[in-house]
Amino acid sequence: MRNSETIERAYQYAKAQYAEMGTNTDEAINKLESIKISLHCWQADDVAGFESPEAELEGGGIQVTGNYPGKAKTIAQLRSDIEKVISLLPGKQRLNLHAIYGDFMGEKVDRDKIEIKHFQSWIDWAKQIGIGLDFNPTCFSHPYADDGFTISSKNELHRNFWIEHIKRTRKIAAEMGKELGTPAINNIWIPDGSKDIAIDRSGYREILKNSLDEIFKEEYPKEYLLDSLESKLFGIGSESMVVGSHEFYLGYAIKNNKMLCLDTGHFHPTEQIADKISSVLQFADKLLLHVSRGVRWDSDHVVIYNDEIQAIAQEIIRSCALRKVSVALDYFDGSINRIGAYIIGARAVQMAFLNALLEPTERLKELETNGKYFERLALLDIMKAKPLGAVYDYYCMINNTPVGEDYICEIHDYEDEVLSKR
Ligand code: RNT
Ligand code: ZN
Repeated sequence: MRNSETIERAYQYAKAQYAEMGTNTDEAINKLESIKISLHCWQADDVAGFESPEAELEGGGIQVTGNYPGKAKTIAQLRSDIEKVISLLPGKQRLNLHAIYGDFMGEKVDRDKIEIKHFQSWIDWAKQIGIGLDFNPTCFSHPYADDGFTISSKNELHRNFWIEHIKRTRKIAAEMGKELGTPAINNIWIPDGSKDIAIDRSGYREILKNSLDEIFKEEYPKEYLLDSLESKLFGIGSESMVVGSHEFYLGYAIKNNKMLCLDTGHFHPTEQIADKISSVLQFADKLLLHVSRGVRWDSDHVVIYNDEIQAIAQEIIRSCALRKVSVALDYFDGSINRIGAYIIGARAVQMAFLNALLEPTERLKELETNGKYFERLALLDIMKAKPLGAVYDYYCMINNTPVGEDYICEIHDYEDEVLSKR
Protein backbone atom coordinates (compact mmCIF):
# COMPACT_ATOMS: atom_id res chain seq x y z
CA MET A 1 0.00 0.00 0.00
CA ARG A 2 1.14 3.46 -0.80
CA ASN A 3 2.02 5.92 1.92
CA SER A 4 -0.88 8.32 2.43
CA GLU A 5 1.39 11.08 3.63
CA THR A 6 3.34 11.02 0.36
CA ILE A 7 0.10 11.13 -1.61
CA GLU A 8 -1.17 14.02 0.46
CA ARG A 9 2.09 15.93 0.08
CA ALA A 10 2.17 15.35 -3.66
CA TYR A 11 -1.42 16.56 -3.84
CA GLN A 12 -0.64 19.78 -1.99
CA TYR A 13 2.23 20.42 -4.39
CA ALA A 14 -0.02 19.70 -7.39
CA LYS A 15 -2.74 21.92 -5.95
CA ALA A 16 -0.32 24.82 -5.76
CA GLN A 17 0.89 24.19 -9.31
CA TYR A 18 -2.62 24.17 -10.72
CA ALA A 19 -3.58 27.20 -8.63
CA GLU A 20 -0.76 29.11 -10.32
CA MET A 21 -2.37 28.27 -13.66
CA GLY A 22 -5.73 29.45 -12.32
CA THR A 23 -7.51 26.17 -11.56
CA ASN A 24 -8.74 24.69 -8.33
CA THR A 25 -8.03 21.00 -7.79
CA ASP A 26 -10.63 20.54 -5.04
CA GLU A 27 -13.34 21.89 -7.32
CA ALA A 28 -12.17 19.66 -10.14
CA ILE A 29 -12.39 16.63 -7.86
CA ASN A 30 -15.91 17.58 -6.80
CA LYS A 31 -17.02 17.80 -10.40
CA LEU A 32 -15.31 14.54 -11.27
CA GLU A 33 -17.29 12.91 -8.49
CA SER A 34 -20.51 13.67 -10.37
CA ILE A 35 -19.48 11.77 -13.51
CA LYS A 36 -20.94 8.30 -13.56
CA ILE A 37 -19.46 5.91 -16.07
CA SER A 38 -21.77 3.19 -17.32
CA LEU A 39 -19.80 -0.05 -17.08
CA HIS A 40 -20.60 -2.48 -19.87
CA CYS A 41 -21.48 -5.89 -18.45
CA TRP A 42 -20.21 -7.55 -21.62
CA GLN A 43 -16.48 -7.13 -20.96
CA ALA A 44 -16.79 -9.71 -18.15
CA ASP A 45 -17.90 -12.58 -20.40
CA ASP A 46 -16.96 -11.69 -23.98
CA VAL A 47 -20.55 -10.71 -24.90
CA ALA A 48 -21.93 -14.22 -24.31
CA GLY A 49 -24.87 -13.52 -22.01
CA PHE A 50 -27.01 -16.04 -20.14
CA GLU A 51 -29.51 -17.33 -22.65
CA SER A 52 -27.86 -20.74 -22.53
CA PRO A 53 -24.72 -22.09 -20.88
CA GLU A 54 -22.92 -22.39 -24.24
CA ALA A 55 -23.95 -18.98 -25.56
CA GLU A 56 -21.27 -16.94 -27.25
CA LEU A 57 -21.03 -13.82 -29.36
CA GLU A 58 -22.08 -14.62 -32.91
CA GLY A 59 -22.60 -12.45 -35.93
CA GLY A 60 -23.46 -8.80 -35.79
CA GLY A 61 -20.12 -7.80 -37.22
CA ILE A 62 -18.43 -7.58 -33.85
CA GLN A 63 -15.72 -9.85 -32.63
CA VAL A 64 -14.07 -10.80 -29.36
CA THR A 65 -10.63 -12.31 -29.48
CA GLY A 66 -8.70 -13.95 -26.68
CA ASN A 67 -9.23 -16.82 -24.35
CA TYR A 68 -7.93 -15.54 -21.04
CA PRO A 69 -9.22 -17.79 -18.24
CA GLY A 70 -11.83 -16.71 -15.74
CA LYS A 71 -14.66 -15.22 -17.72
CA ALA A 72 -18.00 -14.91 -15.94
CA LYS A 73 -20.27 -17.84 -16.77
CA THR A 74 -23.16 -17.21 -14.41
CA ILE A 75 -25.09 -14.21 -13.18
CA ALA A 76 -23.57 -14.64 -9.73
CA GLN A 77 -20.07 -14.56 -11.22
CA LEU A 78 -20.81 -11.51 -13.32
CA ARG A 79 -22.22 -9.65 -10.32
CA SER A 80 -19.20 -10.59 -8.26
CA ASP A 81 -16.91 -9.27 -11.02
CA ILE A 82 -18.80 -6.00 -11.32
CA GLU A 83 -18.76 -5.54 -7.55
CA LYS A 84 -15.00 -6.09 -7.64
CA VAL A 85 -14.62 -3.55 -10.44
CA ILE A 86 -16.71 -1.00 -8.57
CA SER A 87 -14.63 -1.52 -5.42
CA LEU A 88 -11.49 -0.60 -7.38
CA LEU A 89 -12.90 2.59 -8.88
CA PRO A 90 -13.27 5.94 -7.16
CA GLY A 91 -16.61 7.68 -7.63
CA LYS A 92 -19.94 6.14 -8.59
CA GLN A 93 -20.71 4.03 -11.63
CA ARG A 94 -23.70 2.53 -13.40
CA LEU A 95 -24.08 -0.88 -15.02
CA ASN A 96 -25.00 -1.28 -18.66
CA LEU A 97 -26.87 -4.53 -19.34
CA HIS A 98 -27.67 -6.23 -22.62
CA ALA A 99 -30.94 -8.11 -23.05
CA ILE A 100 -29.15 -11.48 -23.26
CA TYR A 101 -28.02 -11.05 -19.65
CA GLY A 102 -31.49 -11.68 -18.20
CA ASP A 103 -32.11 -13.95 -15.23
CA PHE A 104 -33.88 -16.64 -17.24
CA MET A 105 -33.61 -19.30 -14.53
CA GLY A 106 -32.86 -22.14 -16.91
CA GLU A 107 -35.83 -21.36 -19.11
CA LYS A 108 -35.44 -20.80 -22.86
CA VAL A 109 -36.85 -17.32 -23.36
CA ASP A 110 -36.64 -15.99 -26.89
CA ARG A 111 -35.90 -12.31 -27.44
CA ASP A 112 -39.49 -11.45 -28.31
CA LYS A 113 -40.64 -12.87 -24.98
CA ILE A 114 -38.39 -11.13 -22.47
CA GLU A 115 -40.17 -9.46 -19.58
CA ILE A 116 -39.45 -7.30 -16.57
CA LYS A 117 -39.42 -10.40 -14.37
CA HIS A 118 -36.26 -11.58 -16.13
CA PHE A 119 -34.46 -8.45 -15.00
CA GLN A 120 -36.01 -8.04 -11.57
CA SER A 121 -33.08 -9.66 -9.78
CA TRP A 122 -30.73 -7.24 -11.57
CA ILE A 123 -32.86 -4.30 -10.44
CA ASP A 124 -32.91 -5.59 -6.87
CA TRP A 125 -29.16 -6.12 -6.92
CA ALA A 126 -28.54 -2.66 -8.38
CA LYS A 127 -30.75 -1.14 -5.69
CA GLN A 128 -28.86 -3.02 -3.03
CA ILE A 129 -25.46 -1.81 -4.16
CA GLY A 130 -26.75 1.67 -4.98
CA ILE A 131 -26.17 1.96 -8.72
CA GLY A 132 -28.30 2.87 -11.74
CA LEU A 133 -28.80 0.60 -14.73
CA ASP A 134 -28.76 1.15 -18.48
CA PHE A 135 -30.01 -1.29 -21.06
CA ASN A 136 -29.64 -2.53 -24.67
CA PRO A 137 -31.67 -4.74 -26.95
CA THR A 138 -29.52 -7.60 -28.28
CA CYS A 139 -30.01 -7.75 -32.05
CA PHE A 140 -27.22 -10.23 -32.79
CA SER A 141 -26.20 -13.78 -31.79
CA HIS A 142 -29.56 -15.08 -32.97
CA PRO A 143 -30.73 -17.11 -36.00
CA TYR A 144 -33.08 -14.28 -37.04
CA ALA A 145 -30.07 -11.98 -37.40
CA ASP A 146 -27.94 -14.45 -39.35
CA ASP A 147 -28.67 -12.83 -42.71
CA GLY A 148 -27.41 -9.52 -41.39
CA PHE A 149 -30.72 -7.69 -41.04
CA THR A 150 -33.04 -7.10 -38.07
CA ILE A 151 -35.49 -4.18 -37.94
CA SER A 152 -34.56 -3.07 -41.46
CA SER A 153 -35.13 -6.59 -42.79
CA LYS A 154 -37.39 -7.15 -45.78
CA ASN A 155 -38.42 -10.40 -44.12
CA GLU A 156 -41.55 -9.47 -42.22
CA LEU A 157 -41.32 -12.32 -39.75
CA HIS A 158 -37.78 -11.37 -38.76
CA ARG A 159 -38.51 -7.66 -38.73
CA ASN A 160 -41.54 -8.00 -36.49
CA PHE A 161 -39.64 -10.30 -34.16
CA TRP A 162 -36.95 -7.65 -33.63
CA ILE A 163 -39.45 -4.82 -33.35
CA GLU A 164 -41.17 -6.75 -30.57
CA HIS A 165 -37.81 -7.40 -28.89
CA ILE A 166 -36.87 -3.74 -28.85
CA LYS A 167 -40.31 -2.66 -27.64
CA ARG A 168 -39.88 -5.01 -24.73
CA THR A 169 -36.42 -3.68 -23.89
CA ARG A 170 -37.89 -0.17 -23.67
CA LYS A 171 -40.52 -1.38 -21.25
CA ILE A 172 -37.93 -3.17 -19.13
CA ALA A 173 -35.54 -0.21 -19.18
CA ALA A 174 -38.34 2.15 -18.11
CA GLU A 175 -39.03 -0.12 -15.16
CA MET A 176 -35.32 -0.10 -14.27
CA GLY A 177 -35.33 3.68 -14.34
CA LYS A 178 -38.52 3.89 -12.30
CA GLU A 179 -37.40 1.48 -9.60
CA LEU A 180 -33.88 2.85 -9.33
CA GLY A 181 -34.82 6.52 -9.45
CA THR A 182 -32.48 7.36 -12.32
CA PRO A 183 -33.41 7.17 -16.01
CA ALA A 184 -32.14 4.09 -17.82
CA ILE A 185 -30.72 4.72 -21.26
CA ASN A 186 -31.92 2.05 -23.67
CA ASN A 187 -29.42 2.13 -26.51
CA ILE A 188 -30.43 0.60 -29.80
CA TRP A 189 -27.65 -0.74 -31.94
CA ILE A 190 -28.49 -3.03 -34.84
CA PRO A 191 -25.95 -4.76 -37.08
CA ASP A 192 -28.00 -4.34 -40.26
CA GLY A 193 -25.98 -4.00 -43.39
CA SER A 194 -24.49 -5.63 -46.39
CA LYS A 195 -21.12 -7.19 -47.18
CA ASP A 196 -21.19 -6.21 -50.80
CA ILE A 197 -22.58 -3.39 -52.88
CA ALA A 198 -26.19 -2.79 -51.94
CA ILE A 199 -28.69 -1.35 -54.39
CA ASP A 200 -31.75 -0.58 -52.33
CA ARG A 201 -30.10 1.44 -49.58
CA SER A 202 -32.98 3.81 -49.62
CA GLY A 203 -35.48 0.96 -49.25
CA TYR A 204 -33.69 -0.48 -46.22
CA ARG A 205 -33.42 2.93 -44.62
CA GLU A 206 -37.08 3.58 -45.15
CA ILE A 207 -37.91 0.28 -43.46
CA LEU A 208 -35.58 1.17 -40.58
CA LYS A 209 -37.26 4.51 -40.15
CA ASN A 210 -40.72 2.94 -40.15
CA SER A 211 -39.66 0.25 -37.69
CA LEU A 212 -38.26 2.86 -35.31
CA ASP A 213 -41.46 4.88 -35.55
CA GLU A 214 -43.36 1.74 -34.58
CA ILE A 215 -40.94 0.95 -31.73
CA PHE A 216 -41.22 4.47 -30.27
CA LYS A 217 -45.03 4.68 -30.46
CA GLU A 218 -45.34 3.92 -26.81
CA GLU A 219 -44.18 6.85 -24.70
CA TYR A 220 -42.47 6.56 -21.34
CA PRO A 221 -41.62 9.35 -18.91
CA LYS A 222 -38.14 10.80 -19.47
CA GLU A 223 -37.37 10.29 -15.79
CA TYR A 224 -37.55 6.56 -16.40
CA LEU A 225 -36.35 5.96 -19.92
CA LEU A 226 -34.07 7.68 -22.42
CA ASP A 227 -33.99 6.16 -25.90
CA SER A 228 -30.71 6.25 -27.74
CA LEU A 229 -29.61 5.28 -31.27
CA GLU A 230 -26.10 4.13 -32.17
CA SER A 231 -24.71 4.60 -35.66
CA LYS A 232 -21.89 2.75 -37.36
CA LEU A 233 -19.75 3.04 -40.46
CA PHE A 234 -19.06 -0.63 -41.16
CA GLY A 235 -18.72 -4.00 -39.47
CA ILE A 236 -17.39 -7.44 -40.38
CA GLY A 237 -19.83 -8.55 -43.04
CA SER A 238 -21.35 -5.11 -43.42
CA GLU A 239 -18.40 -3.44 -45.10
CA SER A 240 -20.29 -1.97 -48.02
CA MET A 241 -23.41 -0.66 -46.36
CA VAL A 242 -24.63 -0.10 -42.83
CA VAL A 243 -28.30 0.81 -42.79
CA GLY A 244 -28.09 2.76 -39.52
CA SER A 245 -25.37 5.15 -40.60
CA HIS A 246 -24.34 8.31 -38.77
CA GLU A 247 -26.40 10.58 -40.99
CA PHE A 248 -29.42 8.32 -40.65
CA TYR A 249 -29.48 8.36 -36.86
CA LEU A 250 -28.38 11.97 -36.54
CA GLY A 251 -31.42 12.92 -38.57
CA TYR A 252 -33.74 10.53 -36.81
CA ALA A 253 -32.59 11.48 -33.31
CA ILE A 254 -32.89 15.20 -33.87
CA LYS A 255 -36.25 15.00 -35.58
CA ASN A 256 -37.70 12.67 -32.98
CA ASN A 257 -36.01 14.01 -29.86
CA LYS A 258 -34.00 10.87 -29.15
CA MET A 259 -30.45 10.53 -27.87
CA LEU A 260 -27.70 9.90 -30.39
CA CYS A 261 -24.95 7.49 -29.42
CA LEU A 262 -21.48 8.14 -30.82
CA ASP A 263 -19.14 5.17 -30.53
CA THR A 264 -15.47 6.12 -30.86
CA GLY A 265 -14.87 3.07 -33.08
CA HIS A 266 -17.71 3.71 -35.50
CA PHE A 267 -16.17 6.25 -37.83
CA HIS A 268 -13.33 6.31 -40.32
CA PRO A 269 -10.11 5.26 -38.56
CA THR A 270 -8.72 8.79 -38.53
CA GLU A 271 -12.03 10.44 -37.69
CA GLN A 272 -12.53 11.33 -34.04
CA ILE A 273 -15.79 11.96 -32.26
CA ALA A 274 -14.65 14.77 -29.95
CA ASP A 275 -15.37 17.47 -32.48
CA LYS A 276 -18.86 16.10 -33.11
CA ILE A 277 -20.01 16.68 -29.54
CA SER A 278 -20.46 20.46 -29.62
CA SER A 279 -22.04 20.20 -33.06
CA VAL A 280 -24.66 17.64 -32.13
CA LEU A 281 -25.45 19.44 -28.88
CA GLN A 282 -26.51 22.57 -30.78
CA PHE A 283 -29.51 20.51 -31.89
CA ALA A 284 -29.93 17.70 -29.37
CA ASP A 285 -30.41 17.88 -25.60
CA LYS A 286 -28.50 14.76 -24.79
CA LEU A 287 -25.78 12.55 -26.16
CA LEU A 288 -24.47 9.10 -25.30
CA LEU A 289 -20.87 8.15 -25.86
CA HIS A 290 -19.61 4.61 -26.30
CA VAL A 291 -15.99 4.87 -25.40
CA SER A 292 -13.89 2.28 -27.13
CA ARG A 293 -10.50 2.12 -28.85
CA GLY A 294 -10.18 1.07 -32.42
CA VAL A 295 -6.85 -0.27 -33.59
CA ARG A 296 -6.78 -0.17 -37.40
CA TRP A 297 -10.49 -0.93 -37.38
CA ASP A 298 -13.42 -0.99 -34.93
CA SER A 299 -11.54 -3.56 -32.88
CA ASP A 300 -12.97 -2.65 -29.46
CA HIS A 301 -9.62 -2.56 -27.66
CA VAL A 302 -9.44 -1.51 -24.01
CA VAL A 303 -9.67 2.26 -23.61
CA ILE A 304 -6.43 3.87 -22.52
CA TYR A 305 -5.43 7.39 -21.57
CA ASN A 306 -4.68 8.56 -25.09
CA ASP A 307 -5.15 11.76 -27.08
CA GLU A 308 -8.60 10.73 -28.25
CA ILE A 309 -10.10 10.24 -24.81
CA GLN A 310 -8.48 13.48 -23.64
CA ALA A 311 -9.99 15.36 -26.57
CA ILE A 312 -13.45 13.92 -25.83
CA ALA A 313 -13.34 14.96 -22.18
CA GLN A 314 -11.98 18.40 -23.09
CA GLU A 315 -14.72 18.98 -25.59
CA ILE A 316 -17.40 18.08 -23.04
CA ILE A 317 -15.92 20.30 -20.33
CA ARG A 318 -15.14 23.19 -22.68
CA SER A 319 -18.74 23.06 -23.94
CA CYS A 320 -20.08 22.97 -20.35
CA ALA A 321 -21.93 19.84 -21.41
CA LEU A 322 -21.31 17.50 -18.49
CA ARG A 323 -25.01 17.19 -17.72
CA LYS A 324 -25.90 16.53 -21.34
CA VAL A 325 -23.46 13.75 -22.10
CA SER A 326 -23.61 10.21 -20.73
CA VAL A 327 -20.48 8.14 -20.91
CA ALA A 328 -20.53 4.37 -21.33
CA LEU A 329 -17.65 2.00 -21.93
CA ASP A 330 -17.86 -0.32 -24.93
CA TYR A 331 -15.00 -2.68 -25.60
CA PHE A 332 -14.36 -6.37 -25.20
CA ASP A 333 -10.95 -7.88 -24.85
CA GLY A 334 -10.80 -11.55 -23.91
CA SER A 335 -7.02 -11.74 -24.11
CA ILE A 336 -6.18 -10.12 -20.76
CA ASN A 337 -7.57 -10.23 -17.24
CA ARG A 338 -11.09 -8.92 -17.82
CA ILE A 339 -11.36 -7.13 -14.48
CA GLY A 340 -8.12 -5.36 -15.28
CA ALA A 341 -9.57 -4.35 -18.64
CA TYR A 342 -12.45 -2.59 -16.90
CA ILE A 343 -10.20 -0.72 -14.51
CA ILE A 344 -7.77 0.49 -17.15
CA GLY A 345 -10.61 1.81 -19.30
CA ALA A 346 -12.71 3.36 -16.54
CA ARG A 347 -9.69 5.01 -14.92
CA ALA A 348 -8.53 6.33 -18.28
CA VAL A 349 -11.91 8.04 -18.72
CA GLN A 350 -11.73 9.49 -15.21
CA MET A 351 -8.21 10.79 -15.75
CA ALA A 352 -9.26 12.37 -19.02
CA PHE A 353 -12.12 14.20 -17.31
CA LEU A 354 -9.90 15.26 -14.45
CA ASN A 355 -7.36 16.57 -16.92
CA ALA A 356 -10.07 18.53 -18.71
CA LEU A 357 -11.47 19.86 -15.44
CA LEU A 358 -8.03 21.10 -14.45
CA GLU A 359 -7.61 23.10 -17.61
CA PRO A 360 -7.84 26.90 -17.23
CA THR A 361 -10.65 26.92 -19.78
CA GLU A 362 -11.85 30.48 -19.20
CA ARG A 363 -8.33 31.81 -19.58
CA LEU A 364 -7.85 29.86 -22.78
CA LYS A 365 -11.15 31.09 -24.18
CA GLU A 366 -10.20 34.64 -23.41
CA LEU A 367 -6.83 34.30 -25.13
CA GLU A 368 -8.63 32.86 -28.12
CA THR A 369 -11.21 35.62 -28.25
CA ASN A 370 -8.42 38.17 -28.20
CA GLY A 371 -6.54 36.47 -30.99
CA LYS A 372 -3.66 35.47 -28.75
CA TYR A 373 -3.02 32.16 -30.44
CA PHE A 374 0.65 31.76 -29.53
CA GLU A 375 -0.30 32.16 -25.85
CA ARG A 376 -3.19 29.70 -26.23
CA LEU A 377 -0.95 27.05 -27.77
CA ALA A 378 1.78 27.63 -25.19
CA LEU A 379 -0.61 27.22 -22.26
CA LEU A 380 -2.08 24.05 -23.72
CA ASP A 381 1.35 22.51 -23.99
CA ILE A 382 2.46 23.67 -20.55
CA MET A 383 -0.64 22.04 -19.01
CA LYS A 384 0.44 18.67 -20.35
CA ALA A 385 3.33 18.47 -17.90
CA LYS A 386 1.32 19.41 -14.81
CA PRO A 387 1.03 16.80 -12.04
CA LEU A 388 -2.32 15.29 -12.99
CA GLY A 389 -1.32 11.91 -11.54
CA ALA A 390 -0.89 13.39 -8.07
CA VAL A 391 -4.44 14.75 -8.15
CA TYR A 392 -5.87 11.47 -9.44
CA ASP A 393 -3.95 9.49 -6.79
CA TYR A 394 -5.39 11.74 -4.12
CA TYR A 395 -8.89 11.28 -5.56
CA CYS A 396 -8.43 7.50 -5.36
CA MET A 397 -7.13 7.74 -1.82
CA ILE A 398 -9.99 9.84 -0.44
CA ASN A 399 -12.38 7.36 -2.03
CA ASN A 400 -10.67 4.43 -0.30
CA THR A 401 -9.72 2.85 -3.59
CA PRO A 402 -6.27 1.62 -4.61
CA VAL A 403 -3.79 4.31 -5.58
CA GLY A 404 -1.56 3.98 -8.62
CA GLU A 405 -0.51 0.49 -9.45
CA ASP A 406 -1.93 -0.96 -6.21
CA TYR A 407 -5.00 -2.08 -8.14
CA ILE A 408 -2.83 -4.56 -10.05
CA CYS A 409 -2.12 -6.51 -6.84
CA GLU A 410 -5.77 -6.48 -5.90
CA ILE A 411 -6.70 -7.87 -9.30
CA HIS A 412 -4.04 -10.56 -8.91
CA ASP A 413 -5.59 -11.55 -5.58
CA TYR A 414 -9.05 -11.71 -7.15
CA GLU A 415 -7.66 -13.78 -9.97
CA ASP A 416 -6.07 -16.24 -7.53
CA GLU A 417 -9.05 -16.46 -5.23
CA VAL A 418 -11.95 -16.25 -7.67
CA LEU A 419 -11.25 -16.16 -11.41
CA SER A 420 -8.79 -19.07 -11.53
CA LYS A 421 -11.34 -21.33 -9.82
CA ARG A 422 -14.00 -20.91 -12.50
C1 RNT B 1 -21.23 -2.65 -31.98
C2 RNT B 1 -21.67 -1.55 -31.08
C3 RNT B 1 -22.48 -1.97 -29.88
C4 RNT B 1 -21.94 -3.22 -29.20
C5 RNT B 1 -22.66 -3.59 -27.93
C6 RNT B 1 -22.27 -4.95 -27.45
O1 RNT B 1 -20.38 -2.22 -32.95
O2 RNT B 1 -20.58 -0.79 -30.66
O3 RNT B 1 -22.59 -0.92 -29.00
O4 RNT B 1 -20.59 -3.08 -28.92
O5 RNT B 1 -24.01 -3.48 -28.12
ZN1 ZN C 1 -20.98 0.73 -29.20
